[in-house]
Amino acid sequence: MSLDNPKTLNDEAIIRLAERVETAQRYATPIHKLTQDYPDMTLSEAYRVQTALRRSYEARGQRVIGWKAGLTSKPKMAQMGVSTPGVGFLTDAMERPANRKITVSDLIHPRVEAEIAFVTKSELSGKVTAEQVMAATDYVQPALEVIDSRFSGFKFDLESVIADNSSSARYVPGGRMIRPDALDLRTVGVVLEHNGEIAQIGAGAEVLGHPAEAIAMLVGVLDDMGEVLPAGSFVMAGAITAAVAVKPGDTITARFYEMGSITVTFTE
Ligand code: 0L1
Ligand code: MG
Repeated sequence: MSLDNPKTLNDEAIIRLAERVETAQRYATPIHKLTQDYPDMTLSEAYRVQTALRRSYEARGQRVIGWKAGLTSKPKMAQMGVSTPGVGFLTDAMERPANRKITVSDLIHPRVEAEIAFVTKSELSGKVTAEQVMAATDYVQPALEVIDSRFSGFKFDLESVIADNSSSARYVPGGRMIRPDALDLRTVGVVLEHNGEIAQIGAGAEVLGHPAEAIAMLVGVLDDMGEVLPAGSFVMAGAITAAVAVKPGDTITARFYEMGSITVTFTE
């Protein structure tokens, strides 16, 4: 994916759009998709908005600890009506501990996804292969992602959702940390339970054939943005199943084959 399209939005417009998204995120107030006002917005411009958002959070003291790949499975793409994956950044302020309660009154319409996360031990940069990702990975572990599109009705297009940091809201690392080659990550099964009922079932191969492929894709997008993936990054490879909407009082448990499980309960 090349991001070097011609500029059509100037830097001032990019900053204003990032402020619009940030306000929606901070106050949990839905907005209409950005392409309603900027129908010609390109993917390159959407990533410039995301970068401006990242810089603003950093200026407020948040630390970028890693990244997420999004829209990397067929169930997710079908659910959201898009056909291209994307990436978003993760900060320390978005992390929540496993097996605890998560407040949702500061979110608009949260949904939960079960993912495999990679923690890197060496820098990845440029265009890399899944094999290079595996070699640069210290360990993998289960994670839940709580996404929250800032767009009304979870209705968006690829440009708008990328500008909205790929709907990133909260993430919950948990389960067992294992060496990346200790299991065939394609065949790691996940059962996602919602209030004790099985809501979604999937396997790692849903994520671009192998979750490491999603990390390779992500590193390529970072390269297009002039960024690298530093050693020690926490990177989520994308949802294995479709996302499950949650409300206060709900409990989600994700059970990963040989990798343990994560439970969270949602409260006001
Ligand atoms: O993590 C994801 O796959 C979400 C990407 C953005 C699309 C959505 O909000 O569902
Ligand atoms: Mg996700």
